[in-house]
Amino acid sequence: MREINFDGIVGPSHNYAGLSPGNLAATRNAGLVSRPRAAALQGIAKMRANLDLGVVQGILLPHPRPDRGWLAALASDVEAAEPHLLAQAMSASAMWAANAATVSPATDCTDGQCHLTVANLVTMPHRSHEWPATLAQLRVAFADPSFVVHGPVPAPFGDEGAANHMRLCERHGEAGVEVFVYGRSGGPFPARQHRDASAAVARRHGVRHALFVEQSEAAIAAGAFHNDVVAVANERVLFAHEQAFADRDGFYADLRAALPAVEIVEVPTARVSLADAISSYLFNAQLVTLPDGSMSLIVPGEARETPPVWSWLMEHVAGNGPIRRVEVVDVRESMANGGGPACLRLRVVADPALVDPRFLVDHARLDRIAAVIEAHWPEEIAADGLHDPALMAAVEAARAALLEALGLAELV
Ligand code: SUG
Repeated sequence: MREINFDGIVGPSHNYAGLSPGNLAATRNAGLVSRPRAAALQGIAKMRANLDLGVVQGILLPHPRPDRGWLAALASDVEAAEPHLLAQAMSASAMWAANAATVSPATDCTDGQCHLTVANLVTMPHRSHEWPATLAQLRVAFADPSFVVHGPVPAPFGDEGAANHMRLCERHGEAGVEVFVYGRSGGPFPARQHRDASAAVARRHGVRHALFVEQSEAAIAAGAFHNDVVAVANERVLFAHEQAFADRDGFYADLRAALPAVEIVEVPTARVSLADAISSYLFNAQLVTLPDGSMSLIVPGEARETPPVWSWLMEHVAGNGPIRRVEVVDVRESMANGGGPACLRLRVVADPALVDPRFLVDHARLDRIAAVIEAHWPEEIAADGLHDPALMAAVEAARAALLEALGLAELV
């Protein structure tokens, strides 16, 4: 059993349409010119860095964009679509694979199988039509009978997948406690994960040990539209901001009771404000176990550029804390839409030999993907240029070329 990180490949329609209220980066950067090719290559570089750390790396693929079927269901032609609907149909938001599904490894589930539930993402229109194409991929990647792939929890119970789910255990491959974080209220912003959705996922997976924890209103109101913007867990370590949870003391006590070995690394507000934590994406980091058993934190460049954040990190690494190394990656194009290193990946603890190998990558396979990106991904997209038929055709051709190169043309 290994932890596999499946990164969403940044799609050729990556753009800044400002579609996610409550996601401050996305709304602030609405209208900017995006750089899909550079964005996708930043993602490839991140995967290469992870491979070099000894992480097992997988991929999830861009979805068909524009989503013609979805527009047709809204009785709209692509050519005549209203701008807000076209932007929703063109979004490359499937790149944020942490929102693809919730995953409960076999060791956590009563039936001894690994369960995945595709996220319905119903709170945001541009994300609500992702799940069919995600489900199609999950069914291919995890076709082995040791996996159970579930359809979405029904609307209106919003489910945002692994971005609101943490798993703590002594070692990957051992039984763990699964923490489902939901929101009740977010000040002016929507709480995207409903408690009923979390409970439904835990029940259908047969999770033996689940905790349901409310995200703090202050965190959502400050721009933490997902829990993974203010907390991340890996094996026995929970790394979180002091203001991440509504009832922090109650949650920590329950967690200590469930997993006495837990190490809670909390960053106090007095050292790093919620605002700095959210703009730097300190917690939207990949906390990974290296082959020698130690842990490394993979942070975006913005964390190094935020002095209180960087000085906290350097102090922690110099001290005796569980995070022994910090790696910095450049995912600026994704960050400008509120997606950091952790948003871009879905974690699955399983035997890699049981996953369809077309969804796993090494450097040679990444070379092949990068070549397709270099040849086909648009260099720039202006947010008001999404209506251009030539752009749509280029985006469709780019995805087709990638599927072909990966032997996954069956996904159409
Ligand atoms: O859902 N951004 C995504 C970012 C998702 C980040 N994921 C995690 N935290 N795990 C979102 O808000 C912006 C798209 C736009 O505005 O065009 C967007 O959808």
